[in-house]
Amino acid sequence: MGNICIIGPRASGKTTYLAGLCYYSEYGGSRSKYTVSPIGDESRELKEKAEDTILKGLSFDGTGHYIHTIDDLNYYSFKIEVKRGLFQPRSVIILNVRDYPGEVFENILYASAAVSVHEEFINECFMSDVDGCLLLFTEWESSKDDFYSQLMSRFLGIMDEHGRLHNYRLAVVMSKCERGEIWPGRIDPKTDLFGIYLKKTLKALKEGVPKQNLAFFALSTFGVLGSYDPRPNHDDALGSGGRASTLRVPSRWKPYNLIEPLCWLNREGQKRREKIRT
Ligand SMILES: Nc1nc2c(ncn2[C@@H]2O[C@H](COP(=O)(O)OP(=O)(O)OP(=O)(O)O)[C@@H](O)[C@H]2O)c(=O)[nH]1
Ligand SMILES: [Mg+2]
Repeated sequence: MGNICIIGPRASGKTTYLAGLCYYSEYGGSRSKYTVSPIGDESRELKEKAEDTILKGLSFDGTGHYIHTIDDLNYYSFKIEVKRGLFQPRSVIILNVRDYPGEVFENILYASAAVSVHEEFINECFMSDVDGCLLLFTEWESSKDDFYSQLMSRFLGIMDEHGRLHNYRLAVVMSKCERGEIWPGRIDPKTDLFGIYLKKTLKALKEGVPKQNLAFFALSTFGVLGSYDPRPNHDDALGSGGRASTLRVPSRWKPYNLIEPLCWLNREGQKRREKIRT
């Protein structure tokens, strides 16, 4: 895979997702088996950060509120080897990704190109070697639908300005899907999560992005307590209105669906690169 961007509003779980991906380096779940090998010191340190934070029942601080340039942000590289079925070939994904703060994404509605961090973020998102992005949403309450749909309309406008409207993949994700109200919707998130709670956002995306470049997923870095125990493995942090939570039982930590959106982005990205070569 070329580069992908991981973006989304504040507190949508981006940093925790990357840490979970790195900590869960050997995963033998029912859907796909995978191994994650960090490349470089920054990526190796992320595994320790996951141990010191998630496993200790703590939560990451919001990313870089006071950055001056995107070079101030952590940049991670991982080699991910995925084995799906017994007879399926193994695929290797090289994931290069910067941990952006949610502010830079939310600010696309307000910021002017004169703000350099904003400009750097947009330029990096749509560079020609970026196949697409993993877009994490977290708030499913319908009151958020107006804001998310405006954000997406603006994002699609910027995609178009950069000539990427027809050659950029969007893996649209509902994060923290272990939450009881939305856990049943994880099976078909397009219909049962976006189609019910975030109708305008879904409409903006469906109208703006070619069908083959758009897919919907649900994932949870924390997961549920067990295969036969669907209680969410999280505790809400007091006073955060459900935005901040911590892992409830570290010994039963099992993320859900972390790798699937990456596999889809990788598959589609490969097709694009083959097309460019021929
Ligand atoms: N319930 C639940 N909470 C989660 C999950 N993943 C992350 N969180 C919590 O959500 C809050 C925000 O997570 P972050 O990873 O800091 O979110 P972020 O998108 O990086 O936020 P910014 O850096 O501010 O943009 C933290 O309290 C996390 O512990 C999850 O899978 N389930
Ligand atoms: Mg963050």
